[in-house]
Amino acid sequence: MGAEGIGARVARKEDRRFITGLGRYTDDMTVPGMKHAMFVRSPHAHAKINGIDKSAALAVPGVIDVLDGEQLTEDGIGSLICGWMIHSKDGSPMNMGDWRPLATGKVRYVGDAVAIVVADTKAAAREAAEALAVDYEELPAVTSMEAAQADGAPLIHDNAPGNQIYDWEIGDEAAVDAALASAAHVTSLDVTNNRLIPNAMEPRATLGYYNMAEDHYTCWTTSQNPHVARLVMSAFYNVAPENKLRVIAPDVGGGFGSKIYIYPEEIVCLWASKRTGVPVKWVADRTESFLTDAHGRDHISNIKIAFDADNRITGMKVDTQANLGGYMSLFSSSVPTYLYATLLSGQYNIPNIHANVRTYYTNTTPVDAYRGAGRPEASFLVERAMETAARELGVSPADLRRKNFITEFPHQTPVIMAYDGGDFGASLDAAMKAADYDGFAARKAQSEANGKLRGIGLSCYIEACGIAPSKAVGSLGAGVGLWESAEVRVNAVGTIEVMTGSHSHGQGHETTFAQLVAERLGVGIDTVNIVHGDTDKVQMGMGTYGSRSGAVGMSAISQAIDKVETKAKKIAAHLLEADEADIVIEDGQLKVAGTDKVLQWHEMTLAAYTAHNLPDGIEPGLMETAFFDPSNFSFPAGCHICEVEVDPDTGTTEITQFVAADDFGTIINPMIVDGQVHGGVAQGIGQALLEGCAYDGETGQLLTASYMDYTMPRADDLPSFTVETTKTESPSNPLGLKGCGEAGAIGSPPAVINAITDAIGNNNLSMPATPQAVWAAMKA
Ligand code: MCN
Repeated sequence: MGAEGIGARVARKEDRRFITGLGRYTDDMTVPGMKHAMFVRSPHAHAKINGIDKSAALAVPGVIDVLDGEQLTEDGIGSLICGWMIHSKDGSPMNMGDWRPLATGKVRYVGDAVAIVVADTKAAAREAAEALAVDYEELPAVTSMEAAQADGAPLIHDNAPGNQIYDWEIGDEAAVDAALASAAHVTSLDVTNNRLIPNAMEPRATLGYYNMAEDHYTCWTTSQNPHVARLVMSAFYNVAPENKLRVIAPDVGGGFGSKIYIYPEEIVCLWASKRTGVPVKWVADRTESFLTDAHGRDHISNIKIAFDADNRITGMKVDTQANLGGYMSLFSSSVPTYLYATLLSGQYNIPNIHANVRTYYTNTTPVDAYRGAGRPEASFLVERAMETAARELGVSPADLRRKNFITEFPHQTPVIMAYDGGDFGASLDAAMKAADYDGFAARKAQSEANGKLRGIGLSCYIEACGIAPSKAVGSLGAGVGLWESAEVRVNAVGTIEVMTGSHSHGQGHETTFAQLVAERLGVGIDTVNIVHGDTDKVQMGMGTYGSRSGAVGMSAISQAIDKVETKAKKIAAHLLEADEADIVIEDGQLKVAGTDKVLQWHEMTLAAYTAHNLPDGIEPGLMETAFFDPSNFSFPAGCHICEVEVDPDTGTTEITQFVAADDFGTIINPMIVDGQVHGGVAQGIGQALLEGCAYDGETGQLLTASYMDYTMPRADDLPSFTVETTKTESPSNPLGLKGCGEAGAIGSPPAVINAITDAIGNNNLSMPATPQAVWAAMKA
């Protein structure tokens, strides 16, 4: 490892601009003549639109135009799509309801966009939006899955009888039923995975600019995947042809999944710009974000695990209902199916698993992938059930897990995933040691002496990052390929620009990606520029989600560097009159091994561009491209241990220690990885203790639409985390790397709830475990 190469704890290059306030976000962008937009949103959860009277809104001074869904339809703008086809177990395709970017005929959740107002100022746009007279005829609404399925429930989409989207299954049900029937013990647990609201620091924003002179569109937007946005907006929404649309996602202040999707606002602002002849900017306010950013989770499940007399698992049966909200968001269908049920084997050797997943429309905000996307739901279910089983069987939770761990790889689970490596015992050991697990009994006695209840909880999670290969995901219904691209441009003076299809919105790519180049080409990280987030600058890419940028994005860079290296060695060998095989690249030099013959890196790069003395058949220049499609997912895994003290009088939980021991394979930058784990664990603890999205069951109003009502975790809610890592390299990418961006949010919630239920001696506790919920569970 060089001082700045792989494994170095280098400070983030990008933080200089962020902490000095010099970041450039979508709302910082301006174009001459730019105007401001407000969306008129449905105040009702479910209503017919009988008409829209624009006269009062158009009369507000400064208003340029008020556009509605009828006009959008006239101009041929398409409906929003869900890009992953799921078939029900009877073979029928999922019931995808029509989602117009501006609603026509009907609105289906509070916040559904009905019209856009474009005005000189934001204030004028707001005033006009309030003046727009929409004639709604309110319809009864359903907000829960129970209500959605009830006899006579209002139908949200005509093509989804019973409000059901699909009824999907995976695994061998008969084999699982046989295992349950012959089991020595069956643990059965009902689990709710609470709905979450993402809350990225920067609200969503977009600036749509149609340049009439060039017949060209530019969209600045808060996106995690600008190329996918361009593709979807041109191929499906008919906004503009791909070659005439530039999408730029500049600095983006966090996404956590919520900025993967192409929302109505991007489409409508681009269209409105052409229609009105002015550039149109929209920036969400915080309550608008609560109402319209795709929510996460919202599952209700039952799990049954069958054990033999030796406490080995013989089968697992899962029944899950998932709430997808008023419309099917872009990847919503894949979250409760292929991103969830395929991880139900956890870290365990389970001969047979069956899962049945039914999804429903409700009159609520659409639900889609949110940090972890399906994997937190799977690990919460499995790890709550394993802890419950240990309590029922009267054995140590660690021993029960260890007995059932998969220890041989590759391991084919009964639910598609083939784990390619790992050492689950190592992370369990590391976590138990760091948590001083053996000292727990003494700490518990001390707490008791102080009138407090102490508990400890484990969670041994596994997750799958860097969804792949494209061929496999395509066969499962994905509408896109999940490779990544890179172009490594070595300039004549030796500096390097890397165009990557990944998008950094807090993950530190400008640093870690440069560290990879530094490691491989022996240059300093300040010599390397990472370019991302602009479809005019970067070749087609697939963006950032599913903790794929390390495993997939960096692997593409690595492959492009392979090609650069090969050519650089050819040029150096020619100039040094040596054999290509003898050239080594290190410390900014190309050396002939075993001799003192040396060429400086910049001498070689200049030679590549002057092209005065290149070997025969070698093209001038030094610039290479690669597309990388991994052979498998990468499988980060680990053990999280949470220890809590509960106040029996108030139900207040204090996390006294939290240990995360994770296997991320090769680590590029330990400081960035620690930060990713800290952020993920904080989000997981937020889900476990604080965050709960609530709707009024009658009216469908979002009750938690501000920070007054929705509790995000703050520093004083959290302990200092202990982060450990173990290492087994991933064989599925050239770097041996496994993703780290979501692990914290996946592993931590079950550890927290397992700890609290251990402390209070009642296993029946839902998230968020607020003091009131814990107190009620203690009294139950
Ligand atoms: N890394 C490393 N060594 C490893 C694995 C990763 O040094 N073994 C580095 C990578 O080079 C990268 C960072 O860690 O700089 C995260 O890499 P990776 O796990 O590949 O995740 P992505 O970069 O693809 O980021 C996506 C992931 C997801 S899916 C969510 S959700 C999430 C997360 O990242 N959203 C975030 N972390 C976030 N962090 C911030 N600040 N903001 C978000 O919106």
